[in-house]
Amino acid sequence: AEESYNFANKEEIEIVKDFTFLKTRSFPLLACRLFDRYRDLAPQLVPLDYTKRPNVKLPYELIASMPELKDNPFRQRIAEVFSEDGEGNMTLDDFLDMFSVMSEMAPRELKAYYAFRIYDFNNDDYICKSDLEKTVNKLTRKELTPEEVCLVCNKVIDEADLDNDGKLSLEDFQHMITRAPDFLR
Ligand SMILES: [Ca+2]
Ligand SMILES: [Ca+2]
Repeated sequence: AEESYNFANKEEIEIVKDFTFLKTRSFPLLACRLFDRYRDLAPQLVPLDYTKRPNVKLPYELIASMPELKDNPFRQRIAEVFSEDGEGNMTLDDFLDMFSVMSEMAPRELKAYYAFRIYDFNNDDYICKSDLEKTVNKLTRKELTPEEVCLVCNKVIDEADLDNDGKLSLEDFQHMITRAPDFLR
C-alpha cells in the first residue's frame, strides 16, 4: 500500500521500503506471531492459508480491543492511519504495518512520520491548531483546562513553525520532536 501514502520526500519512501523489507525478510518469526494474533481475534473470519491473499478485513472494534491499543487515547487514529480503508478496519498487511511501526525496532524517522499522520486528524498533511488541541488533550488525558491547552498549543506552534505559516508541516514536526520527544510515545 506504499503508493497510497503521501510521503513528504524520497528519503521517507526509502525508509519505509527498507523497513518493509526488514519486516518481511528478517523477522519471519515476528510476522508469524503477529499473524497468529490477527487470526486469534476472529478465527472464523481469518483463514489459515494466506497464499491466495484472501480479501479479509477485521473490524475496528476487534483491533481496538487489543491490549496494546485498548488504553491508548489515540487508538482510533492509529487504526485509521494504518488501515487501507481509512476507517480502522484492518487487513493482515495493515495489521503487520501497524505493529512493525509500533515496535522497538522501528526507525525513529518512521515513528515520527506516522505520529505526524496520527496527529493530523483531518488528513490535510498539516498539523494545525485544532489538530494540535486534540493531540494535547489526548496526550494529557484532559487534565488541562481549555485555556492551558490553548497556551500549550500556541507555544508549540510558536516554537516549531519554522516557515511561519501558522501550522506544522512534517518538516516542522520532525524538527519539533527532536526537542520534545514526548510526542512520539
Ligand atoms: Ca490537519
Ligand atoms: Ca509551518
